[in-house]
Amino acid sequence: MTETLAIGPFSPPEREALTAQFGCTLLAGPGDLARLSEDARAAIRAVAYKGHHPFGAAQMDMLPGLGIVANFGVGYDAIDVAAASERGVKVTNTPDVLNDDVADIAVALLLMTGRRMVQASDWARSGNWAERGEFPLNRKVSGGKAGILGLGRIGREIADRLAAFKMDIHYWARSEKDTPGWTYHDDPVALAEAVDYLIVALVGGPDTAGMVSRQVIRALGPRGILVNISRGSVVDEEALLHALESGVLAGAGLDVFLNEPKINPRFYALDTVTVQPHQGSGTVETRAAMAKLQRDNIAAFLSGGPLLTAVN
Ligand code: 8YV
Repeated sequence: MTETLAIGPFSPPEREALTAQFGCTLLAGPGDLARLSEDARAAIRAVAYKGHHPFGAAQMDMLPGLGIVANFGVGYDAIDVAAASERGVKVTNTPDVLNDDVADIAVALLLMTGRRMVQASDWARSGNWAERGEFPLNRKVSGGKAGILGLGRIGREIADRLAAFKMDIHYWARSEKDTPGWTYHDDPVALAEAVDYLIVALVGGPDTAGMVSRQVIRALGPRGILVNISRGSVVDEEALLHALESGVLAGAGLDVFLNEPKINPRFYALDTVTVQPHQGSGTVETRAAMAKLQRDNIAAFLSGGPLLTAVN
């Protein structure tokens, strides 16, 4: 009986690799666990997990022999790590291999929103350029003040890129880092007040829920642009929508939302918002590296070796 279970929306190459290496059983989501027989569930030692549906105590208790949940993604907020630790279950994630792609998308969202690139593209495609003339002037992004909320591995990659855009770098993190020339703020509101652009690179989960609050958004102000590549949960989305609709905030570039993929349709009505379908890590190269790291963690666990990227 198979000892590895793959749960989630894995792509065909990801599924093939998992099946070839572990002969695993595939489930579309955690809701399908109940479809397995009790014997099949009892045989499972490892879960390869992908997606953003919660995987917590109830699911773990359906798999009494479970030893590891290997997550496909650096963010593991879908997995109840405390429940896993209580049951002696290890959790792993896929850090670092996606830093470049996610940072690239953050910078692109900033430029697309500040320079109104989607609207400019429509201007050319629609014939307006030929019929009505030049696209209206927009705003200079290079040389501005950028605030990074969360200076972890991805936040640093974003800051390094924006420094190359001659930006003045400010940041908030739980503790001050050794970053000569960058300005530390011990409060997200103070950070937002100091900058024109706020780029959110926090980890998701209960500790950061709503950290981009109404106050933070107000402090960023009517010239401010918010970029979020982390999790929708870190932003007070209702406050963000209200600020965008009323001009309290200039714009937003968003790769992540509450209730993905069914995002609030009010975002689509806003000309000042650039929307991406949570594709920060979505390149062939990076997804292959994430998938390999997930499999390597499972292989290490099954052979009794040290885990590569353990979370607990
Ligand atoms: C997802 C992500 O893992 O790494 C993360 O935390 O959000 C993404 O890379 C990916 O969309 C698969 O669910």
